[in-house]
Amino acid sequence: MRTFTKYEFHNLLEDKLHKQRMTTVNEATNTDLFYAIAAIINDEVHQTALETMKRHHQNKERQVSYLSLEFLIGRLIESNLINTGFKSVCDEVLIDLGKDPRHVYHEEEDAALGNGGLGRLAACFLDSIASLGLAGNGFGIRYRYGLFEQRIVSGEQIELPDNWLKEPYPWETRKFEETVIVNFGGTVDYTIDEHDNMHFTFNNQEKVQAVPYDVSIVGYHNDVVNNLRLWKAEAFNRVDDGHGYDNRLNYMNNVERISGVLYPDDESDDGKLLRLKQQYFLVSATLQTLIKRFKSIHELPLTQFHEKNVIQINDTHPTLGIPELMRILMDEEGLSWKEAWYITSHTFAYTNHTIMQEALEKWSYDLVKQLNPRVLMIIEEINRQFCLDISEDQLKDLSVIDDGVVHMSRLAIIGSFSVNGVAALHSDIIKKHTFNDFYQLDEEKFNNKTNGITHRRWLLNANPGLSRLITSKIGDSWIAHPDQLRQLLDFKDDENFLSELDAVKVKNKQHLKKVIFQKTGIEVNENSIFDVQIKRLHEYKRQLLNVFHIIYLYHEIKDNPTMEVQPRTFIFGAKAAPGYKRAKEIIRLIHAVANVINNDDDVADRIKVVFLENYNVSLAEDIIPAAEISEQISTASMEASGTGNMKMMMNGAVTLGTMDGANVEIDERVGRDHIIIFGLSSDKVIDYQNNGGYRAREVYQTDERIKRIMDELNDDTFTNGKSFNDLYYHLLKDNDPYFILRDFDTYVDAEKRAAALYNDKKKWNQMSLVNIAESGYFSSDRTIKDYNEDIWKLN
Ligand code: OAK
Repeated sequence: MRTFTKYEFHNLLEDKLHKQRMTTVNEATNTDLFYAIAAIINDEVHQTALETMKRHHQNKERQVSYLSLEFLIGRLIESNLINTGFKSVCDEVLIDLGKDPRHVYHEEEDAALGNGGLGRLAACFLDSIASLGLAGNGFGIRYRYGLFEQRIVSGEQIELPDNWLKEPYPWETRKFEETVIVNFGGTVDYTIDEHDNMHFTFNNQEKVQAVPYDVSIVGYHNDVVNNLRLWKAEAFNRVDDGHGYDNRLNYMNNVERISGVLYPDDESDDGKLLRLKQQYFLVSATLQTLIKRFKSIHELPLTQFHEKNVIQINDTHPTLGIPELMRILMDEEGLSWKEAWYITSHTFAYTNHTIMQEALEKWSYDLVKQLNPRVLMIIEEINRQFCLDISEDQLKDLSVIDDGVVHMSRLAIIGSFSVNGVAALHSDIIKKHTFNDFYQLDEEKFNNKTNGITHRRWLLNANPGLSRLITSKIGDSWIAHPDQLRQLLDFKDDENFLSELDAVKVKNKQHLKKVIFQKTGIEVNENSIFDVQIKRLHEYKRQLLNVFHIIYLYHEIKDNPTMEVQPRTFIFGAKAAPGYKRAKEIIRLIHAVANVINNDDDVADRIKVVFLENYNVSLAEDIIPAAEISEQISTASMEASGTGNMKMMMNGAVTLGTMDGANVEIDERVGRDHIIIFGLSSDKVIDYQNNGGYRAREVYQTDERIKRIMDELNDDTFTNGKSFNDLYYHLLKDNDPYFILRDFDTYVDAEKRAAALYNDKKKWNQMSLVNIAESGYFSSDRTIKDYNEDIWKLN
């Protein structure tokens, strides 16, 4: 990659503005500048992308393909500027032009092709794979509409379509000449020849063009550019397709819907045919491409495909890749079942991201048949052969097809050579409980890969103040080697450093205060603790527990008006799946409670409740650097890992959380003095679950604080008219499945401890420092190195 002086960059910008935007530097709008800068970046990056590809081809490199139905990318301009090394020169040129660089960069629309944790993880992984110089590419879907835009109207969530492609997306290149065809539906007949080989004929299949759009993934200062290929579904327009005009329009509509919209359900499986079509569309298009590339690069027989390719599947969503690779190898390439199975089961590696039952994908047998009957035949045969080796009484728990249902996780485990969880605790639970039967059959297959986040986006770019401070003390090699952040531990007793650290946080809080005011009109107290819970809205993540504590605090102040309290600003950001009624009720409750508290002069400046609408990657980049308490309060055992916990830790927030997911490993690294832990253990939760739960009603009846809060849900304290009795009855009748009442007492205690610790500013800053210093482990660079060493084994 070249480097530019200010003068050179300015000239390039001028040139791009003329030629591509028909404007001048003096008249350019922020939009013009954004597109011109993107064009400059692309010129450099595309060149490097070609060189990277050529190098990989020449070296006949083994490569990983990361298959995911979701890539929650966010904006790319700043990370591309940082990774190419153009960021500071670009900032300077913009400032000279009288522009605020942030405003220019914020012209970019977030690419929200994902729901939450799983999709954002995929995006962090691509950044790390490229930054470590590994040969690895992503494959996903170019949804015309990404994750819905959330609006709050009268305190309730409304969803709007996310029209992110209304303006051209500057980072993509359409590669029509690399289109492949995916076949859906129809019926299949076969004949058997004299050598016992089967030959298939297909009737009435729907043919869909998968058109690739490539997005370059830039490595950090290493002249490596990898690729994210996003597939778009397009119809054929041919006269010989046997359709009349109406049918043809109908067909076109159906086809374009395949890449029409991202399913907004996070960790729930609603069993719709269109979703299954998206999955098959992604895997079929990708595998056809990988086979073609293998043939063109390597002079090797296809039986060595798995030596040059590993495919990591992001949860079970791309599991149909397993039967699809079998189909291609046998039906199109003429390999035997045995050969095809050996290759397939040595190519795929599966990552599990949840143990929540509602997220473990199960498709009806009939739906899979409707999707592609040949693929179903192959699944049946995989299962038949697998079941030959297991006992009768294991069938119920292990068979891929059971009771008219296809269990995707079982297919994924059987067809993969590696199965991993995403944090140590989660991987243990998988082995001990969720997939215990499979674990017993093949212990070696199971492993852990604790998640990580790219510190380049979440620290270097999102928090320039903190990054500068760190670099001023320990130099900048932490950027390439984040474990070096541990050198900061030397400054634990350095009062100067601690107050500089504090000053950075204050500045970031002032920025967030402005953002909050602009978005909500709420004036928050910048001296209050910024207490943050940002993540998808899910019962198991227990935003409701947080609200219960806020109501409790409110009661305390109302009852003792002169009481001394540490001022608090509770900040929420959360989208609920559009069909998830109870989650939407919790959003309504947060707003109702906020409305009462924020307008009560008795508590003014002491507690404020803020809900920031449309939480997304870019908003996270504003919130996280300002966070002081990181609320990670899921019911133990239910959060596979969490990654927001890592982002906030890296920015100096102290975790207040349960012993769940990666919190356990954060605790292990920072030590109990630098984290605030509460609540049931995962063993205890699982124990209760296996024995019919605990007695929620008893807690309600004996704990007056809880009774008072719950009763207010049922009357009109927080709303006039529309109470929250569904939540009230749910907690009692369904026996509080997420243990909110059970953990309330220790949660209140943990919040008290947090407030007391915050009161001692020096102590708090030390806690903050230790968290930053120990966060290097949670860089996705470490995670990807682990994947590579244990699973991918690339050069
Ligand atoms: C989404 C849909 C289906 C299954 C899982 C998910 C998902 O987002 N899971 C989340 O994955 C993250 C990345 O591994 C974890 O950090 C979260 O704990 C997990 O809930």
